[in-house]
Amino acid sequence: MSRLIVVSNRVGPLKDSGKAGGLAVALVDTLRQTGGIWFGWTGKVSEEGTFGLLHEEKHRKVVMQQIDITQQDYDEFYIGYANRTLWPVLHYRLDLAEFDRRYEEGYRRVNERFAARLHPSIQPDDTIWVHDYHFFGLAAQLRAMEVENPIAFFLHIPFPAPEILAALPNAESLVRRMLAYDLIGFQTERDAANFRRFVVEELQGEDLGNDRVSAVGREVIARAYPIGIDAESFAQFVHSADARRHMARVEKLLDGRQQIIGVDRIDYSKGLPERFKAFERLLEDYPENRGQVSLMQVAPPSRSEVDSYVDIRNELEHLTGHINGRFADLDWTPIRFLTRSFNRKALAGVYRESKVGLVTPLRDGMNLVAKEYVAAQRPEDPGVLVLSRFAGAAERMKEALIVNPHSAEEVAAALQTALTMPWEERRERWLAMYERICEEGAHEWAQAILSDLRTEFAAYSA
Ligand code: GDG
Repeated sequence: MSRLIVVSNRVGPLKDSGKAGGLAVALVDTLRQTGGIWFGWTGKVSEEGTFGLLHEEKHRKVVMQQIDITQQDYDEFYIGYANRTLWPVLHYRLDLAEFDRRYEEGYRRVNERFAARLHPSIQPDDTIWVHDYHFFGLAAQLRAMEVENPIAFFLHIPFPAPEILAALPNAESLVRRMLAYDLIGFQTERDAANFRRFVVEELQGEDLGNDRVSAVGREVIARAYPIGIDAESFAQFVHSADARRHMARVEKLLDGRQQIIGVDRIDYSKGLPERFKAFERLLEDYPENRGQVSLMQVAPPSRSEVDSYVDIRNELEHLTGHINGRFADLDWTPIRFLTRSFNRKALAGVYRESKVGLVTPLRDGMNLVAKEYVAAQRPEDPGVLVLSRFAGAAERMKEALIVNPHSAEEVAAALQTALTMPWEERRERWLAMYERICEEGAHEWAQAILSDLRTEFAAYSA
């Protein structure tokens, strides 16, 4: 098997410290099988930036290579184009998107510099796999440097309908550059179909069937590869000391009452204000839950340099105060809003002690929290997942209670159904989802993409 090079904005960790997310573990395992390089940004800013030192760390057959970026790159490429322009547009939020030519130029510049720094490490037989919206243009830059290796891309976030993406200045040029990849993976069938439709409608391309499109003299596969988690390992977390300690604390806190759990980075795509309002609606419409059911929202802050992220946090603090002020009692607080992070084992314990998992993004590529919640349940007494129809996860988790997150009434009614669901139904729904997430794990996901890329490339170069 040929050596693998993975490129993503942030890298590693190479050693499983227990803190690594499922994605990092799956990628390191895949890299270990073939040997290879994981290339990305250090997360640091320096004056030399992409021209500076290549930081290298080796662990077994895997080399981690990272470079800095400059302050200007950070402002224009990372905070600017990636997080102020692409993230909102790809999550259907044109109202929050900022279009600035300097951001776009910064994005091109950093993609070009990353390609130039990676180029000397590429050997003729390597397979290259690039991740996410920071690097739409990387393959095009590598092709310009005469790299002919097979290159795959995976988009972790949604690919919107062409009607939305067309609002992005120079969207055609961005998608045209994406055609330099050989295979483009998406979270859902819908995202892949949106991409193919963009190529046909906006680039006058051709739909060749079997998930293939062609345009501007290139042919690519654009196919859905829904990302998974290592469900068995996550399920094992609940037996760890950390999980057990947290379970005991939650159990003591609840004292026989029930808890709904939400876990999300603070991000406007996650539908958090709508979620808090739906919980308020539950207390209004089904008053028997007052004093009996609480919402715990774990919400690590992210991207606080971007105004819309500060705004959403302020709004959530305000809503928490309002709802708690309205309904709290001496011995019961309706919402616990924790703007901090927990390690993954502790999270597993908190999921397990929660009767309902509430995952209500307005748009989400996949949403791994939905899968982790299911993995952490007690087989003999599982909780219920309430899941937004706009999370990619909803495409393959039909046994959840699927809701429209914009409708407070609908979410409140689903919460009430979840809280009162009979054991047989809970167990049946949970088992169907658990078996599927075990089959469709993180390793299977990585293998499917790489094996399609290699098969395709072998056929193409034969
Ligand atoms: C993007 C896409 C797609 C959460 N709180 C803590 C913590 N987490 C972990 C969760 C989960 C991960 O972070 C979040 O993953 P999500 O999938 O829910 O969302 P994004 O961060 O937006 O990820 C998404 C994903 O990429 C993968 O392709 O599913 O759609 O937006 O694993 O458990 N981890 C720790 N402490 C916390 O407090 N350690």
